[in-house]
This record gives sequence, structure tokens and C-alpha cells, in this order.
Amino acid sequence: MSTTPTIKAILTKISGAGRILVASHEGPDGDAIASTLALANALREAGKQVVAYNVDGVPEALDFLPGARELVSTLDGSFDLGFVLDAGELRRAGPQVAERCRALINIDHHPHSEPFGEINWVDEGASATGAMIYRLLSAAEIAISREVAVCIYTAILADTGSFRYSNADPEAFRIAAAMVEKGVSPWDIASGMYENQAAKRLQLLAKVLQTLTVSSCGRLGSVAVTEAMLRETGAGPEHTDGFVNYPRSIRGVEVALFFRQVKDQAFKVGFRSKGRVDVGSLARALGGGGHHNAAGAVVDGDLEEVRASVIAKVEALLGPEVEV
Ligand SMILES: [Mn+2]
Repeated sequence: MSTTPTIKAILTKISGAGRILVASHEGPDGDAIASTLALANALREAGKQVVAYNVDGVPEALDFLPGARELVSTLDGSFDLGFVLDAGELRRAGPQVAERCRALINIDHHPHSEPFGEINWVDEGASATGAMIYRLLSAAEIAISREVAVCIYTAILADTGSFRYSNADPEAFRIAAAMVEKGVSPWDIASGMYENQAAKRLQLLAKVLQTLTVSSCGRLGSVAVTEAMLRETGAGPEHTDGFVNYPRSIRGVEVALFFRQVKDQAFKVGFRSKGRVDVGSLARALGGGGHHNAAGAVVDGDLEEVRASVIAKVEALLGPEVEV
């Protein structure tokens, strides 16, 4: 593993720091929490004083990760050094992080990640922030324990969609293999991640799937969740994570939409594209944001209005069906 000047600078900062904060973005996904815990656990094992933090805490589905119970969602005191991982923008780490840290380091693989750190290590080519944490620990010659290996493996598993997405590159598989050699059990992680659901999530999914629409051209699918469905099942917005994958998984669908009621007269729209249509620019036109393949925006109106207007916009982008 080669040590780049950036990695070297990060290691110098770590060795000079007393109290260290490791944080990530709000509404954390698997890579956000698992890379936070990978770095926090490893630095702690190396004798550093470390606080792992997330403004929204650890989602239920990731509470099996080593160190999850030590992660806090409120902060005390100040830190010599703060790591912000996988965040894209500092704002998404919560307001306290910048206030309490004398220096920030941004480690990220998102394109256009804001250069808010004293050091910004952004590698768009990395499959997951967790893969970059692995490179950092390897360069530091910090031994990777089984606990840290579990976190690194989970971060990569999460961001590659269980090694299905196009970012599942040779490095992702190489690191995964190295983590299995350190004692990670792929089945334990997979069952922790995917066979650990609250029953109310499936009860909610049953209702959500009844809202499925597929456009007449077959290239646009959508599902919706209302506040009434959440009330009836006792589930929360965090249980809707991944629901957009159901319309996306339909043969021929190019764009999938997920409508989630956030107010009486407003829906959050999640967009997923299989690649041809740029849903990021559409979401930005609606006042939201995101990337080519994944984006979101909030649209005012009742479900029928929002659904009809957004679907019309996506159909315009899809254009007439091309005969092959
Ligand atoms: Mn990530």
C-alpha cells in the first residue's frame, strides 16, 4: 500500500492530536456508520482518545456493528481533530462538529465533495469511504482487529449493494477478502444487515407495494408511503429505506420514484435511475439535489397531484420509446 502525501499529512495530524472526533452525515447509511466505527475503533485500539458521533445515531439495522453502543449523538467539550466521513458537505454532519473541532479532515468518495477540511481526501474512484479507511489504516501500519474488519467489510458491502453495483471494483473484493481473512463472517454480516428487520417494516412494505404504478411505456415505476401508513403500522421514515428498489427492480424500468409524505401537503420524492436519465438535474429543477443516478426533492401537493406532475416530468425526460 503506497502512502500518498495526503495520507501522510492525515497520519501526522492524528499523531499530534489528543481528543479526536469521528463523524459522518445525518440520516446515515451503512458506509457512513461503518466507516465511522472502523476509524474510531482502530484509533481507540491504537491508544487514542476518540469519540464516535452521528447527529442521528445508529440506525437499528446497523446496531450489530462493534462500537455501535459507544457512538453518541450529543457532544461535550472540544476536539483537537475532527474527521468528517462520507458526508459531501459539512452541513450534513450537524452544526456542532465544526464548532467543537480545532481542525477538520474530510474523507469522502462523493463527486463534488466540498473542500471544508484542513485536509480534504476525496477519491471518487473509491467504492466506499470504508475502503479509504482501510487504505489509511494500512498506511499507518495499524493492525486491523476483527472488530475493525467487521466495520470495513460492512461499509463496502453497503455501498456496493452487496457487491452488485458498478463500483464493486477489484479493490472492494480485495479488501473484502482481506477482512474475511481477519475473521469476518460474511453470513453474520449479511444476516445482521438484511435478516434483522423489524416486523413493522414488512407490514409497511405490504401497504407500500399496493401503491405500485408502472407507466404505460414500462420504463417508469413508483411507490408511495403516506403518514397514515406509518401510523397504521407503527413504522417510521427510517423503515422506508430501500423501498425504491422495488419499482427499480422491475424488468424494463429505467427510472424509479419513491414518494414519502413529509407534511399534510408535501411529499419527498426519491429518484433512482438505472443510468440513461439524469435524475439529478430533474431533482435540482424541483429545488432538490443529488447525482445522475440518485436524487431527491420535496414537492408540495397531495399524493395524486405530486405523483402526476413528477411522473409527467420524468416521462418527458425518458422521451419517445426508441425502437431497437
Ligand atoms: Mn459512501
